[in-house]
Amino acid sequence: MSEYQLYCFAQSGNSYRAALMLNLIGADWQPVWVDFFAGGIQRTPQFRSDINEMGEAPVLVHQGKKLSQSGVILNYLSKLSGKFKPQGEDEEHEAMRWILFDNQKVNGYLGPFRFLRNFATPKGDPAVMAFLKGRIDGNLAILNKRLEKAPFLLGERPTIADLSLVAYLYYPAEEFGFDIRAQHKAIGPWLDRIKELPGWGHPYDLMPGYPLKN
Ligand SMILES: N[C@@H](CCC(=O)N[C@@H](CS)C(=O)NCC(=O)O)C(=O)O
Repeated sequence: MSEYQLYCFAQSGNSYRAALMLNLIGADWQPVWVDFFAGGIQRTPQFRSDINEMGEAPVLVHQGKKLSQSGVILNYLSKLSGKFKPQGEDEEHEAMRWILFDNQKVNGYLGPFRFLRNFATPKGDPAVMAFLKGRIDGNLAILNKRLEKAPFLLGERPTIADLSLVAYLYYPAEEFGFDIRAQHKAIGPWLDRIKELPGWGHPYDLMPGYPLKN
């Protein structure tokens, strides 16, 4: 058995943060597929009692610990590996600031938008989609502005803040119905810089369950 197990599924950008980090630090890990769509396994009482009371993926299992919330997982792995780790208290706070902003305002809107557009039945109500799209545009512009200043969010080197913010941004543009790289010019080159890191993999390759079998 591998040192780490990650409960995840290919369509989950939230899980991708953890899968990408594990791959980039060269961890010995294996995915455990969460049958999210057809099975709704994350909503079962058993998943909630045995795996994660919050009913969410990702969950990282390591040395008898079960960790959820991708921001916590990123922080845990950066401390253990020493990689992508913010240096010093100010950088730690700065990384946490971007991770919280990401969870709530960037991928926190992009994830549900993509879900409602591609996977939900019925599809998202147009008024809801328009609301989410407005928020996404505004918050990606904030990310873009930050990335105009430096190659990575905290400066010259990539940290867990970058690995959080990329969560949904490598999925195909067709799944969003708009081209993030074309609209936000600093985001594409930043995604390419992260893509060049040894161990990078696409979410559909790193995690199981793609393509979806319906
Ligand atoms: N803030 C959490 C978000 C996790 C999350 O929402 N995961 C989704 C999958 S992408 C989930 O499991 N949702 C539960 C559900 O919709 O039943 C994180 O970063 O880990």
